[in-house]
Amino acid sequence: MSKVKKIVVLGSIGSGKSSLLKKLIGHPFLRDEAPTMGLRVYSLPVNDPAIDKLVFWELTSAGKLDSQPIDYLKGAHAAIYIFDLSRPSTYVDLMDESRMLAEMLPDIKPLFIANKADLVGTVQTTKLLDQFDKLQPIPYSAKNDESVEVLLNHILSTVK
Ligand SMILES: Nc1nc2c(ncn2[C@@H]2O[C@H](COP(=O)(O)OP(=O)(O)O)[C@@H](O)[C@H]2O)c(=O)[nH]1
Ligand SMILES: [Mg+2]
Repeated sequence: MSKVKKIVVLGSIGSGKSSLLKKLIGHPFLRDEAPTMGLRVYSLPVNDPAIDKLVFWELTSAGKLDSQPIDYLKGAHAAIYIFDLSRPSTYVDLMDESRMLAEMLPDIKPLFIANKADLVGTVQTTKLLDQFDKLQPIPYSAKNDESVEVLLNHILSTVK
């Protein structure tokens, strides 16, 4: 089996996909990250007996799943769905999106990341995430969280 794993990264524009991925590959956070159009691929070598490299595919032109070219999802070993806790429009359809994702990628358990936790605070974050407890979203801040270790471990556990 290939030791290179493809991970598709989904979520509304501006939810922090690029910021989070850059952080994962070791780039500093930029306040005014320019939106990217098209496909952007990030590569992260990992130290794991079963995996040599994670290749993240960020499709940046649109956010919602129904507007994604289906080919983009082909061959994915994992999927990450990122939403922005400070913008309800990025998570109002989350349950529908998760159902659609399950149909498109039936063998994959997606990882949901609730980004920009720094903008809403812990109490509000907990309250918001309670409504999505089935999806077990992980609160995160690409801006403030120093460590990517926890996130990376979550990602690795969904890839295997
Ligand atoms: N406060 C805050 N801003 C963030 C965070 N993550 C991303 N941003 C900002 O949100 C904007 C959109 O981020 P970007 O990574 O381009 O989103 P993408 O369109 O999903 O790739 C940029 O101005 C980022 O600097 C975060 O955790 N906290
Ligand atoms: Mg982006």
